[in-house]
Amino acid sequence: RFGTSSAAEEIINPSVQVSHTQLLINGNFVDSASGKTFPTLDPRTGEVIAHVAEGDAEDINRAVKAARKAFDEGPWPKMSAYERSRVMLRFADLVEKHSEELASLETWDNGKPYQQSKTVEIPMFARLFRYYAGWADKIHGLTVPADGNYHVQTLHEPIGVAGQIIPWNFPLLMFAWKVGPALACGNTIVLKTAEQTPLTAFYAGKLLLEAGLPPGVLNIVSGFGATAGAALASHMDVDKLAFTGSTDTGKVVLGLAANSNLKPVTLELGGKSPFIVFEDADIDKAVELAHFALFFNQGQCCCAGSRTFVHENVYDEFVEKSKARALKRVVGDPFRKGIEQGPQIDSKQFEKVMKYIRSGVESNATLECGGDQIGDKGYFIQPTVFSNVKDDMLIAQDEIFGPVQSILKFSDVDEVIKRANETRYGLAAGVFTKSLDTANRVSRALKAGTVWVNCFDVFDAAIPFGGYKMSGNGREKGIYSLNNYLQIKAVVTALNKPAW
Ligand code: TXE
Repeated sequence: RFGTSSAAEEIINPSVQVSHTQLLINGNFVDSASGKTFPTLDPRTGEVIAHVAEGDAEDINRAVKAARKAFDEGPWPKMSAYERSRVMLRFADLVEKHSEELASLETWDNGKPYQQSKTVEIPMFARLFRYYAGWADKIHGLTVPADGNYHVQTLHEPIGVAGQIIPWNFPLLMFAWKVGPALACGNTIVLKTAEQTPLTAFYAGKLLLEAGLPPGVLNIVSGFGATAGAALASHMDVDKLAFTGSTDTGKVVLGLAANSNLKPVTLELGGKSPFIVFEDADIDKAVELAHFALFFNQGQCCCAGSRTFVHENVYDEFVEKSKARALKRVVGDPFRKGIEQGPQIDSKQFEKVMKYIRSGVESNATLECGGDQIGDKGYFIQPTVFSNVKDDMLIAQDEIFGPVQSILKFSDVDEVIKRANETRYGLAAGVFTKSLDTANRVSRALKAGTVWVNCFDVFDAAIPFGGYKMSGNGREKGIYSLNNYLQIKAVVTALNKPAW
């Protein structure tokens, strides 16, 4: 029996209407060229929330044309950086004003707990836009001390039309990670949302227009990957592509970009992040954070701590406590108060997670708790814990993307470093120890884009995020993300006479 709480009985009952279901092209909400729509579903029930315009290659063409015109003719890239930053700041204020509607739509479309949407993700969304608004008027080049009689400067120019393809696990935050820096640098954008979660991006697009974003600067196309997504990745007039999603699709879009106009591509892909608990760690805290690292957002995080390595001397205690914590996890309707876990996003992801649970059982990992669907409606899965997991089991190698914790045993530091790095991924890692030496040694040895020491999932707007190996390339958030959206031009001017 999984956790319940009396507070979880209380329904938050936010009222929100789906007001925007059409594509946003050139400042107008319009039907798709084909007139086709597709349903977006409520993960609690599998029922239709709304029918949304189904964009395809022709709509991507229309959107790219609008973005091109807005880039070439302005005003956005030519506007003062201060004015651009003010539009973004006004947008962040509007997001806060409409936080209930945005949070409700996000939960309805995605299934994540409403309290998480409202108190974590919407504030973070606004924060990211304020952070990048702050950069808009601080992007500048260098004067370069080159040999010879030349004045050399670098100009940091916007790259042009940015194509952005985002997934469904954090629809608004992925929007902010991509749209925020691209706007700050003066680019125009065509954003392709995930087919599972198209709703909040449209709402945010409407608020950006209200904040004063000129038409054509941000165009939003809802639709499927193989049609709209592929058309965007292979478009000859798109100057840059940013993608977040699976490693397999990342390879596809990289190929499409290479085979069209060689647009630069940043990729944020899957992960199988180690969470390493040393013998000297505060075990209760490590149990709680390992639980959070895996189960947060229904386990649907690219950086989920999905291989929990625990030192042999504290292993049994850790497993016992992790099981007890998972059994207490409150699962249910994400619109209820006190709910920690909602449904998985859709039937495809649900089936994928269940397949991995079966694989864990078949490969003789010990199923400590969970393993089943909850109820018979929607996509709820019991918080599941496996112990005695071995490195060569599928559940220790593949990205499950669901509420399934795998606990592995280790004996010493060198061994765990080696095993933690023996994966095709390299997105994130957690290290739990009281020893500064161990923390420093292990964080330097791990091949991962982020190492959290005695914490996990700390996502400040200023902290860069991205992967080693097949977890992708490039960094998002922080100052590093600006580079993805800038062209560097060297201007070399001959001087008549040496200055001195
Ligand atoms: O991903 P896809 P899916 C992982 C996670 C999950 C698995 C599959 O393991 O179980 O991927 O999820 C668009 N050209 N992650 O199928 O296909 C698609 O429309 C261009 C990790 O949802 O990668 C959507 O907008 N675009 C991840 C986006 O790519 C294409 C988050 C992601 O979809 C396309 C999500 C194509 N040919 C899933 N095919 C993370 N890194 O956080 C699809 N798309």
